[in-house]
This record gives sequence, C-alpha cells and structure tokens, in this order.
Amino acid sequence: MENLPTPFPLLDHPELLVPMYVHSKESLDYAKNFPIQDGDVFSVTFPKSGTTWMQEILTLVTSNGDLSQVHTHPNWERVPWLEQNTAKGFLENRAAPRLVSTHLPYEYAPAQLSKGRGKVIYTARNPKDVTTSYYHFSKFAKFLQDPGDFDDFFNKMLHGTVYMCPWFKHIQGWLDHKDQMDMLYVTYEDMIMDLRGNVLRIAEFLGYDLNEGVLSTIVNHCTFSSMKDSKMVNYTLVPNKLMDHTTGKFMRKGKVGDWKNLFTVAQSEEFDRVYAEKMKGDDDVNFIWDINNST
Ligand code: PPS
Repeated sequence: MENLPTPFPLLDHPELLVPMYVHSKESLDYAKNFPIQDGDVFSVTFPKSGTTWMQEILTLVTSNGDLSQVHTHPNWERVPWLEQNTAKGFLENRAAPRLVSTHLPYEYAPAQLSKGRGKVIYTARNPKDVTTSYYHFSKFAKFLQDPGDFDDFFNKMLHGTVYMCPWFKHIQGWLDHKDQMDMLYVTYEDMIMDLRGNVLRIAEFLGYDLNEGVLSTIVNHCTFSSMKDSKMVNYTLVPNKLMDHTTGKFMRKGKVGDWKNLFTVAQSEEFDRVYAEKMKGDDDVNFIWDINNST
C-alpha cells in the first residue's frame, strides 16, 4: 500500500489535528473567512456523529424529496466540507441554498456565523458511540492516525485529542455560542428514535413545507438499511489506498449503544467520571446512551 502523508498538527493551531491529505493552511483560512450568502446552511458535526446522515437529509429536504442527486452525486460533492481543499471549487459558483458540512471547532468556523448569517444545524451523538465508531473508522481510514489498540484510542479521545479537536471542546464551543447564531440542535439518538419527526423539524427550521408523500420518500431513503448500500454515501467510491474496504465499513452498524461491545466496565466508568467533570454546567446536553433493539 502506498504511503500517505502522516496526519499532522498544524503548527500554529495546536488544538487542531487535521490530516494533510485533504486540508491545508489555505483551506482553513478559506473556512474562517468564508463569505456567507443568503440561504447557506451549515451542518456542523464532530466526526462520527451523523454527518453523512445529515448530508443526505439536507439534500433531500432542500430538493423537495428529489432523489436524483442522492443517486448520482457523492455526499462530499453535494454537501462539501468547508475546511477541505476542495471546498472552494465545489461552493463558489453554486446556487442557493448552498449546503455545507464542517467538522471544525467553533473557533475555526466562518466568523460571519456569529453575526447571525446562515443557518446552522449542530448534530451531536453520545460520545461513547462516537468513540466506538471513530475507533473502527480509524482502523480502515488510511489518512487518519493509526488508532493503536482501543485503550490508546480511548485515552486520546477522553484526555487528549483525535482528528479535529477534543470532543468536549467541539460541543461546548458551538453550544456556548448558539445564541449568536440561527441554530438547530439535533441528536443522532433522537433521529434514530424518530427520524420522521426530526426530518420535519429540520425542514421547518429551513423553511420547507413538506407534504406527506415527500416526507415519506425522505424518511424511507434515509434509514440506515437504505443508505448503507448506496455507493453515493457508503464511501465505496473511495479507493482502497485511502479507505481499506477489506478491513472495515463506513456504514458499520448505525446503532445506539454499540459502545457496550467495546468498552470495558472500567473504561465506561472512567468515561462517565470525566464526562461528568468536563460537562458540568452543560445542563442542556443530555444524551441517550443505549436503546434496546434500535434499528
Ligand atoms: S464522518 O466520517 O464524520 O463523516 O462520519 P459520520 O457520517 O458523522 O458518522 C458515521 C456513523 O453514522 C452512521 N450512519 C447512520 N446511522 C443511522 N442511520 C443512518 N442513516 C446512518 N448513516 C450513517 C454510520 O453507520 C456510522 O456509525 P457507526 O456506529 O460506525 O455505524
């Protein structure tokens, strides 16, 4: 397998860890100074929190359920990542509404967001499942750091950082500034429990009035079982040198509570302790950590 550049901490941004393969100083500057236009929608996620799912929902809500785009264009073209080198090419001449993804922590996001420009959807997922999904993903995504064994990865996630920034910093940074933005907060777990209700919430937030038929089209298409086989979202279009499809799947399980199959009891207790300490005062953030028989 071809050697890829190692992920690198940007020297002047010590708390941001991004793989050089798709990011650069210029691409981060572009994101920070991004001139927001009327109609721009920003989907903000810490990695492994429901990014791809939201990309699919946004594409369909803003096209009134037209499936042609989701069948012909990969998610990273339809709702590109603002911080990546390809963003400018994708976004500059695009008609409104422009759909934009970002994993960036608040400090690196477009400055104009906190002036109330654009709409922001922040999707959060319980961080034990994020850790689990991220660990499996890091084993087959060759452009990320080798996660080592789970204990190493667990410690980085809890006490240090993994690709992008510490999870705690991400959620707190964005939610602390939510009053300055036009923001909708959704969670992965709520979408698992009530996809229909959350698609409606998202549509209402964006100003779309979906009829029953369109709503059903969107909900049926956006289930895990439907999306997992779509090569426009399951990353099988990405060559093996970047994602080793022989060792893992991007669309892995799509469940709530899979962390129980990976964490030891001691790790879970340590996670709870650190979570309680670091999230003290963030009373608005309440996660569902497990759902029996979730689909
Ligand atoms: S990334 O790499 O940051 O863009 O990853 P992201 O898309 O945020 O997260 C990937 C996880 O989301 C799951 N997923 C879904 N779950 C339920 N329903 C739908 N439709 C869906 N689409 C993606 C995906 O399976 C990853 O979670 P895990 O736990 O690894 O299965």
